[in-house]
Amino acid sequence: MSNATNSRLEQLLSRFAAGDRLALARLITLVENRSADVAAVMERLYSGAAHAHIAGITGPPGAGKSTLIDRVVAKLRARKQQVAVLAIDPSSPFSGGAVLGDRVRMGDHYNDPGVYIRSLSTRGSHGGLSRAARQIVTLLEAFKFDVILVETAGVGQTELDIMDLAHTTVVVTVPEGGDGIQIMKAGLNEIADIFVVNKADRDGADRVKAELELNVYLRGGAGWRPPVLLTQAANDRGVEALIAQLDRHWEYVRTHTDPQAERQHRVHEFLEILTGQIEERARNAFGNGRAHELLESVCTGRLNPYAAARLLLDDPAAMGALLSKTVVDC
Ligand SMILES: Nc1nc2c(ncn2[C@@H]2O[C@H](COP(=O)(O)OP(=O)(O)OP(=O)(O)O)[C@@H](O)[C@H]2O)c(=O)[nH]1
Ligand SMILES: [Mg+2]
Repeated sequence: MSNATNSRLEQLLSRFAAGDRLALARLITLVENRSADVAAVMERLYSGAAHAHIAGITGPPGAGKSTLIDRVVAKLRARKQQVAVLAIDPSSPFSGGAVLGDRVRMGDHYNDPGVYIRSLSTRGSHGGLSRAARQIVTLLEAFKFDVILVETAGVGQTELDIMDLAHTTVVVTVPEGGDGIQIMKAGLNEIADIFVVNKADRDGADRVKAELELNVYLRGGAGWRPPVLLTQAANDRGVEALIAQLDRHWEYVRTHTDPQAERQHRVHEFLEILTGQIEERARNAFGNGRAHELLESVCTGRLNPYAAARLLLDDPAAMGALLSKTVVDC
């Protein structure tokens, strides 16, 4: 890192520490752009003892997650809590684009200094999305928000990965369209701490609620039992009960620490950070040397990628060069 970059970053970090939202936004942009400075920023701001309650809100597109979050935010603000919302991939062509759609739905909160709303687009992010989400949440924690709400739409592996960063996972479904079954197929029921059947003004809400309750019952086991709530986000109904369960689960998480699970979590986090940084460095270092040769051999089909990876991993000098922090010109 050059001296100029260094001092720019220092300035940004001190503005961030002083509570400057523009600095927060700039740091989030660094994460989105996968800047080479991200690791240094994270190292400075990471705190194992962050105090924010991170709640993930997931479920099929259009279930009413944003509307529900909007209502939840209003109630948390009434309690004077500082709230951040990170909406991931609302970039689907159906919702007409993240920022616009969510700006309309969460319009009231955009001018509230106690609320920060940010969208993270999945476009072009490939597998890096859950990493980026984790880093942005770290930034939001360091910025001292009390509650961080992370919204993802969909029922795939990415949603499962992202929800892994939340203390509390809320799975939102709706009465129609066999959504309850879709959720179980996707395995979302296994990560749910709270189920919400939204659009309860429509027919069939009680049936979906009963299905989900049966699922929770059949799973049995000790510990936390996910409650199933009926809400009508659009009519602001059932939201107080959701807040009460969010509070109850957060209390549960803080009072039921499991050293083994905590250890596993830290191992997982460390490996994710380490492999992420190895990948970043490797990408930057493929410009020359042995790594470059091997890459070319893979590209021309002379070596298969497994053979090339083995040759590289077994060559300490080449690995050293690959992982060294000094980035060579590509
Ligand atoms: N009937 C009814 N409609 C609702 C309710 N809650 C939300 N909606 C409507 O459902 C539509 C989708 O709501 P959103 O909040 O954008 O849903 P979402 O799950 O965030 O959607 P994506 O982010 O695109 O996945 C909107 O037109 C809402 O007004 C409800 O309780 N009842
Ligand atoms: Mg939404």
